[in-house]
Amino acid sequence: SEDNVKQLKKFEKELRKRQDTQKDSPYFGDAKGSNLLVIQAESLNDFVVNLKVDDQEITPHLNAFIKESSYYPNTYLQIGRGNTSDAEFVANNSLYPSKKDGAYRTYENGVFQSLAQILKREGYQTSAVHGNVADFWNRKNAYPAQGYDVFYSKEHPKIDDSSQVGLGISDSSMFQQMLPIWKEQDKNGSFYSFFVTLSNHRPFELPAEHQKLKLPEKMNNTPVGHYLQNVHYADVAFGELLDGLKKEGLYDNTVIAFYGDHYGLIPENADQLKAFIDVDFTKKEMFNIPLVIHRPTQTEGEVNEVVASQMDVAPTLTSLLGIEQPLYQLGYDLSVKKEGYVGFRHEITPYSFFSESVDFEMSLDGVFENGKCTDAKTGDRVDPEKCRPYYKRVQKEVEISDFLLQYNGIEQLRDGKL
Ligand code: GP9
Repeated sequence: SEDNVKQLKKFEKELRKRQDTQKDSPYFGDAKGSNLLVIQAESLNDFVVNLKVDDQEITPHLNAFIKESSYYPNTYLQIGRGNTSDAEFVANNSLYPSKKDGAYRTYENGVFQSLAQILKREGYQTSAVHGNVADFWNRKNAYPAQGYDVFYSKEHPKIDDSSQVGLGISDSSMFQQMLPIWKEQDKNGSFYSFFVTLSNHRPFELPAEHQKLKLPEKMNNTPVGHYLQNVHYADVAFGELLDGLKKEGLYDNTVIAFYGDHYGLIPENADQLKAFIDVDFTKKEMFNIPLVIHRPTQTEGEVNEVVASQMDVAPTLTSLLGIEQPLYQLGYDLSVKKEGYVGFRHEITPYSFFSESVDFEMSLDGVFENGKCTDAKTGDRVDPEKCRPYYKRVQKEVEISDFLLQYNGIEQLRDGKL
């Protein structure tokens, strides 16, 4: 409607500010021309990072990778009903997911400004990798518009699907199969590959031979025990990948981004998480995922505490590659994001958010004043007015994201029709 278009134009000023902040980034263009490998880690929560149980690190390889990368410990998921597929969509497009159903189902076709589309224009070879059937979450139909030239699924002729663990081909096998493909692509220019892991999937019950942690007796055959074993198994595969990239000479010319797609355990496991590993599994902890980005020039680790979102992944990465953020991406380049926040597009409690200072949960009646505004550090109830500015911004963002997606706004903007 005309109203929507007006809103969109009004918001352009705010979006331009986001674009402009990129230019202050000390890392803008730092990795120009490098390959990009993005690994979306299935069911990975942040609380496992640097966690030790009986002196064993749960994620030793991720922990080591963090020591030579930028780590964003306050990153939160933004999925809707499309779980894994929404995380993919949000991180690659820097827009909110759809209100109902998965983003790949609702927005299968159309014009997108996804990472793969942007990088294709820069001459990159693009691919997506996922060790299950190609039409899971409607990926097969949605990926072409997302810009992936090739989709290495279980059905791709180059992929050997004999090593199955849990929901699909083991991460370890997929990583090893992709290394020679990436090596070949590297010879022909730069590549962007988006890899969706799978081995750490609910119900997390790995075959005994893959359970390598020696956990205390009480954790055996419990959801928490299973989860830790499975996270550890997936971490070993990630370690093998890093070794492989180093051996193939790809580690030094590839930006590597790694983040969790969504929570693994669920609220009913909260008591056990507290009792076994002293984790308070609040909603905030449940939504907290790790995000780690490694630049080829980077030798030292850096921890950036800014409140980050999955929507920030794309602009942060294009910035490193020296590519200006498209106007209609709603995230921020994290190296310059200030007053961090993450907005949610829940169907039932939309416009809720976490921020540096206050958190907000929309009430079920959808009335702002009835929502819960709390201090971000203490969790104590505070005056809702403290939440209003962020709330308004998130509301605007969600409306604009919906409008762009529902009316193929990016195509219209491109064609000068708006
Ligand atoms: C299945 C995989 C997991 O294709 O992506 O999806 P999830 O069940 O986590 O949404």
